[in-house]
Amino acid sequence: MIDLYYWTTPNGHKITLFLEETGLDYKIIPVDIAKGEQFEPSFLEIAPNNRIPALVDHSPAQGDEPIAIFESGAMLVYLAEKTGQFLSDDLRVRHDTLQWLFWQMAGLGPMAGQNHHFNVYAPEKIQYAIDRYVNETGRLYGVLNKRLADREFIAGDYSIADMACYPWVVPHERQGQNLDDFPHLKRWFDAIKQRPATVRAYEKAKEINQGPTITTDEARKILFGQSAKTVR
Ligand SMILES: N[C@@H](CCC(=O)N[C@@H](CS)C(=O)NCC(=O)O)C(=O)O
Repeated sequence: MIDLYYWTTPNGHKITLFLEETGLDYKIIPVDIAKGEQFEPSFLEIAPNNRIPALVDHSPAQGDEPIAIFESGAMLVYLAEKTGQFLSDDLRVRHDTLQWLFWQMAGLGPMAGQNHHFNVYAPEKIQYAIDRYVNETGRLYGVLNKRLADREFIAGDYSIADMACYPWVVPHERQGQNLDDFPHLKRWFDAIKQRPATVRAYEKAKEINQGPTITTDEARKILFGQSAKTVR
């Protein structure tokens, strides 16, 4: 049994996409980040960066002690190795998958995240910041679109690289992107959207939380008022 510490955000969805594909036995432990539940000491022990997602695997492949993992990219690699699925054993395909996974973790995720921040949440609309992140998100969409021009999925068969990228393309409208400008990306997006596991993963999210996460000043303070003092 895997405990998944989760909230209904793109990084959370990456892991439910994987778990729903494989049918691994898991339990969702909601961590409402708008209420500050990511600062609970028991959660910080598992995820010292006070961010979801995180997991605890109670029956790891080695040893009797449960294993805890945070960072969605590390979690996807862990789960792929545990199950032998969605990360090829072939050296070239494996590292192709990993480089695109790292690309998502270091590029698409953080840039689209800043895009959401300045485009949607920031109390002041700073045009320079909005343009910077909308343009950079567009550039990254362009890179992915080009990559998908001559292949069905990002690296070999459907993999953890696709699962990492897909949830960050779901909010394309709020990122100021039009999928019609990226036809190969759009074809890939529509194909993943229709996978039964994807449908189940997003249905699960609705059972936990239906509305947007950040709706109150209190939530904004919790999420956007963090500094070094927060971790002391
Ligand atoms: N690089 C991390 C990012 C995780 C992340 O930013 N999680 C957000 C939700 S998508 C969060 O938990 N935010 C809580 C907070 O900012 O306190 C990962 O991929 O796991």
